[in-house]
Amino acid sequence: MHKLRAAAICVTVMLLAPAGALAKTFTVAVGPPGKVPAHLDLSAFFPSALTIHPDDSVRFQINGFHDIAYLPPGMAPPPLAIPEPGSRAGYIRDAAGAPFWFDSAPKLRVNPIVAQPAGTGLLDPAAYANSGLPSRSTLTGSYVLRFARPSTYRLYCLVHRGMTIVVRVVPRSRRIPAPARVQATAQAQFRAGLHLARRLEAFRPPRLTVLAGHDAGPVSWMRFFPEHLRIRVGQTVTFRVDSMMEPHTITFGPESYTGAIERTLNEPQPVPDGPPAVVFNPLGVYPSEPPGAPLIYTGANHGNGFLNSGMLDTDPHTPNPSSVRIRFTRPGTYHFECVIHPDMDGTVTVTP
Ligand SMILES: [Cu+2]
Repeated sequence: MHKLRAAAICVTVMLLAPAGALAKTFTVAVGPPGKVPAHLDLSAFFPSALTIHPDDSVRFQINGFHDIAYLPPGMAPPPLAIPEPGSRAGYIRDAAGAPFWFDSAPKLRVNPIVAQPAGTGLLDPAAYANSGLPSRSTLTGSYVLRFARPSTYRLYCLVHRGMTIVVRVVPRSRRIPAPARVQATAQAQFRAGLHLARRLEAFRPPRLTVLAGHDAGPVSWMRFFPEHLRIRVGQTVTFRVDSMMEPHTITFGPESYTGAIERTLNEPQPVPDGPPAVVFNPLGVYPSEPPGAPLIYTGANHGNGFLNSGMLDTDPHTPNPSSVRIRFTRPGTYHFECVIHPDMDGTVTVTP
């Protein structure tokens, strides 16, 4: 009896030991693997391609508002923001006491399929897996995924369209770069991203145009180009989002008012029998004026100078426009900001 059990243990150890001894862990940065200048983000996996052996693991080090998801064949990337069924944005009054047009529109929330973790930590090619989103306060986290079967796997960040990594799992008989070599590749990719960012930052937009971001590849500038614009009274300015990955808003109004919207942009709200729902502040994500209405800025809109484009992006899968045109009819210097990204601010000075 004892002999039998000992033999069984011995066989088990022999089956597991070789894989266990050889299995390696590779580190991938999700977001920049080092310090970046103010107002810059690099939305990419570093490295963006990786070759590993069966039973190797990848440790994803999250740095920013990212997740890591595997979509089984046939599954489309789920959207980040979805309407909350049966909800109403409702009963928000502006500074003059009037309701906003979106009173009866549904609240928008962060899609729980994107926000919540899914899967076991061992990649199943037939099943959805997700790290879940990092906490909004730290924006860091780590996620370890083990790959058992040789194949080519593409993983996505569901927040940033186009942000993907390809993991090739090849048989043990094939040689692959060691983890240290992979880190060197990641750093080279990082330096190339910083270099591209510097080139993009030198950009000057056309007349009477403000770009929110000026982006390419993994580079996302979280600033306006230009940050300060001077125009004549009666002129119209085009505010345009240039990013493939980042939505922005153009939000005019006193900083105390727009800052409060930014701080409460996505707030967890309790849900009975479930994790909290992350609901977007309608004042931030909806345009302040009904869709299609001309935007005319007087400095006194809605009683306190509030005028919001709502979410602007270039994603064809969202209903959001990518630009707005605003006509300025009164002299003054007006502050605006993006309520999604901290410290993304600008001014328009209107001269007589
Ligand atoms: Cu922004």
